[in-house]
Amino acid sequence: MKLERVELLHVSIPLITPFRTSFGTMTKKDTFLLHAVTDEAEGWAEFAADPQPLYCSEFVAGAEIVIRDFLLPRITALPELTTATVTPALTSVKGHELAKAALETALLDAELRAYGMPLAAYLGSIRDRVPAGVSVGIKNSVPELLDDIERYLAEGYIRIKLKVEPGWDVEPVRAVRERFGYELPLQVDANTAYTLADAQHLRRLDDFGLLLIEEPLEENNLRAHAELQKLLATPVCLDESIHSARDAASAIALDACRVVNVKPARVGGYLEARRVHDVVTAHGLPVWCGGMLETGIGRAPNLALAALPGFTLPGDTSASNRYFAEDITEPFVLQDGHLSVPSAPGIGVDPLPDALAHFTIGTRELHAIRK
Ligand code: SMG
Ligand code: MG
Repeated sequence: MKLERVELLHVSIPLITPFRTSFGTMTKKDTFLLHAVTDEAEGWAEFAADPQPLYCSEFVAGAEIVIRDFLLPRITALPELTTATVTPALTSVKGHELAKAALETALLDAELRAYGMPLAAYLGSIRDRVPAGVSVGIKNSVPELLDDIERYLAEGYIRIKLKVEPGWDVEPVRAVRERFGYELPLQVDANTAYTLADAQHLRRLDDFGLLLIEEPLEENNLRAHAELQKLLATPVCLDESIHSARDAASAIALDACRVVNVKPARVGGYLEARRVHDVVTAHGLPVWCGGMLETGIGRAPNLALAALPGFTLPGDTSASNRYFAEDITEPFVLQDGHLSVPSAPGIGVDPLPDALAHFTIGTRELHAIRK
């Protein structure tokens, strides 16, 4: 495969409702797509992080520079361009997993399209649909939260995740249990909002039969998560702290988590995400697929991954209309609480030209070979 050009499309898509977490409120999905054109096929990918480095250290403007100045030059120097050669060529650049994931995924998409192979088949996925959970942001009041959850359950979502922070944790969880019962699969995500000093408070969540508590403490602090896990009956799940399969192995060895949220972008792409799945599954622990409020371009490959056998818990892979009135691709629609895994080659979806034109606020040519 020969790389002819890589185009960056900066897109901005309004969210149907603001999404509030312990670190801020999102009102739009503002990121970029990568469009890789090779002599054999074209590929697409979405950068998963936000304009500000609040969920993780990477951010939209920084990732553009990293890809343009440090990652792409290493790819274009390769004598043979395949996904197998791309990933090792990027390892000398430290960190920047989300930027690497965007580039690797665009090239993997092109390569798989050239082979006519769907990403799900390439990864070894075994299902043609995956159960959908929904991540519910922090609300102004408990009644507002309960109304939202009622609507999501009526739509068919089969697992609810509540975003929590100090001051919005035990009471909303109790209210959800009282209203919807203990059978509802329920979990919480703190996005690093607590410290070990909150352990006794977090223990109160043990009364509510949660599936897991996600990233309660600061990012990368495996020791503190292990200390917390000793005090909690609720399984700790790590998200922000897991950047690789090696991190997952360390976290499990330390008993810093008993569940792992796999976000392909956070671990550098789908190949490493598959390895995270393999390591965690080999330890007999469950994994599930996280989300970054992706457009259809990012959602499609996540669904392919979530169809691997070890993904035994529902993910945050919700339908397109949970986020957007209009998506950049054909929307993913909830059917009986599930989303279909794309079956066309590569990531299996393309941007719709009109929607892409409508939501694109800038384009940059990152690399073009003059012929
Ligand atoms: O894609 O539905 C989604 C969002 C799921 O809660 C979600 N993601 O920490 O897991 C997480 C967050 C990160 C994004 S918050 C802006
Ligand atoms: Mg999370």
